[in-house]
Amino acid sequence: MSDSAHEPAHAAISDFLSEERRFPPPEGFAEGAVVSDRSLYERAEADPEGFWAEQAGSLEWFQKWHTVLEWELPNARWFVGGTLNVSVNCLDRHVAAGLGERVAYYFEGEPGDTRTISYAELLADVERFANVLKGLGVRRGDRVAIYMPMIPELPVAMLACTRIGAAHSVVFGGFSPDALRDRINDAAAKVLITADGGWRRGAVVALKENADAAVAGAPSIEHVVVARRTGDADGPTPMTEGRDEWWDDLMAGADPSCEPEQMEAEDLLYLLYTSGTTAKPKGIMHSTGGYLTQVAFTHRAVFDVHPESDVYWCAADIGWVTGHSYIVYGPLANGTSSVLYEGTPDFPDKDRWWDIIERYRVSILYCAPTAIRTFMKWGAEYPDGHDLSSLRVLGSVGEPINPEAWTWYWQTIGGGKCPVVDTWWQTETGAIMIAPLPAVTTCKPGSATFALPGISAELVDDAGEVVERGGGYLTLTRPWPAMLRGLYQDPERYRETYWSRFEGRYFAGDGAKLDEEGYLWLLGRVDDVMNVSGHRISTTEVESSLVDHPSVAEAAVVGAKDETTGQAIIAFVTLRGGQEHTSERGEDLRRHVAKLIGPIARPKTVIFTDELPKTRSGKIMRRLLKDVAEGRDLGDTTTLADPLVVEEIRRLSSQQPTEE
Ligand code: 7RM
Repeated sequence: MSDSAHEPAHAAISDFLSEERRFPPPEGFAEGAVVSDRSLYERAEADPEGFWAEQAGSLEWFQKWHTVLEWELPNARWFVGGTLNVSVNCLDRHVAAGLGERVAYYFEGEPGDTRTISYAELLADVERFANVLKGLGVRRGDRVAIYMPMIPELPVAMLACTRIGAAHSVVFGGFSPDALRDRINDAAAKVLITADGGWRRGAVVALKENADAAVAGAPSIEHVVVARRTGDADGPTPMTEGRDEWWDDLMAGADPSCEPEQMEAEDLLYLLYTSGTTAKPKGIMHSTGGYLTQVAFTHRAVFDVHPESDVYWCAADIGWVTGHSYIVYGPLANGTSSVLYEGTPDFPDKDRWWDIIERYRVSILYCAPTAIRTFMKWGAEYPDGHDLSSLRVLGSVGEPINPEAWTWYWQTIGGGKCPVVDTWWQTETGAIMIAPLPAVTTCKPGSATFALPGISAELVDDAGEVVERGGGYLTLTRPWPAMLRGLYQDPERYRETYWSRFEGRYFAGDGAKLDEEGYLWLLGRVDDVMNVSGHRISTTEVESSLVDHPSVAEAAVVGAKDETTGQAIIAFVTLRGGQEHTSERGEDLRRHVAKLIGPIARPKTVIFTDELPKTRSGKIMRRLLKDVAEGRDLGDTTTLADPLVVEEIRRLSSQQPTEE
């Protein structure tokens, strides 16, 4: 990625910054903050291993480690010789410290049912369910598959696995039977934990039927445990005699206490499958001691968590890594009270989120830019009328957040008084890597700012030379405690995918840019970079300049094959409520991009659509839009949240005159 490639886009960001849009931590915010001290960066830089050892020291260990790090690229071993148990760190030690009555989860079901679960209750459930698993033949080192809706039984199942030293593999409840089957088979899981169904926009998702279809092709499964959620709302649940058991029946007969296994720091904690460039999903392996150390530290530091008073809500799904690290392990390790919400933001009404924040007095909100842009699209009616004054810190994750959405989040949701932390990380990194510290870092809207203490990120060019200013490939130069330990049963693919492109470096697959002051700006996956007449233009920056226009709620940009320019920029745009899809509007938007970035970035075509195709975790599927723009058959659409959206876009784009 050459510097000149980014010149036009770079100018856009400088323009933006020249408006002096900088956001220092609000006055008085640092008072009593968990991390209020810049010296953390310096201490960590001077002695990264010492820094991480200090963080590991805030966990409870049966046996202390003798070596902080053994590093033989690409294999890291952290806290070697140390033994611990994750459920003990997330539960027992808080109860032992007298915090058993503290709320672990405020559960809010989609239909409006609620349950409050204290740390003592969560521990009791986890111990019982750990015994259930043992009774079903699960042993230390085995794998357990979990396919559940966002109900309290899901973290219970995960924590019960950690108690007995089994690795879990959570498969997102929106995945198909085939996707579930492939993941079970890759891990050779012994037991599958699921539910009769899940609620989604008032309808039942037939989880058990999907599970049955998957298990029909998954010979390793000996037992299926079924939690009750939707009951007979959707007809009776099929149960296979001798294989399937109801959660409640097993719990009723289980021993209430379960000794925790003393696990090695490097033992496998869980597998989480993520799609790569090939059809076969990658089984990302996470460890026990290093992973828990970094998720606990980052959760505390990045969100400035005060567990005794905060109500924290990460609105992701536990089926993704964000939920693993920042709904389950990080918050529980820190003794935090969290909201656990089963449903979507628009059910039964478009103010569901703001209602939840108001009722639970949520003080920390962590969500994805796609949610924020959706709210912007819904317009000024929401969140009007709700008291959001309890909010203190706002987080963003999953995609680059454009400056417009950042500013709207800061102003409209945070009332201009909450630091916004944009957090860059990956399933593979396990924990947040690049983010501001809310009591310390002056933010620039749209920038994830700097690598966290203990983390070293650098940009490099095509030749692997370090880039000090401008665009490059994002790499990590040192091992970190929560890093993936490999791809399940595929060490070669692990080395090849992450550690071979640039010598001695982990290559994240993202492009980024460093501005004059050393702030990092994420530009999306490098495969999202367009090439128009030899100019490399980032989809993110064109999208960002489109969303900068007051009429635009959300935009997705792709480079489609073009005979003259190599690629042509096609923009799919969702307008804010009340705006009309006219060709003048399209012209206006093309002009706006040309003004902000330069004529080279002017979209050839603007296609208006009410929705964009997104994965179920909220990432825009640009590949599908590219297929549409190039008139190709759509490839794999299994991860789409709503397949009808692409059909609609296909219809719209076939009607669209191409503007020259
Ligand atoms: C946590 C998560 C990882 C990919 C990553 C990026 C993109 C995530 C940000 C971001 C810009 C961010 N894990 N990404 N966070 N891009 N700014 N703050 O999303 O494995 O599902 O995805 O997501 O491209 O490589 S993930």
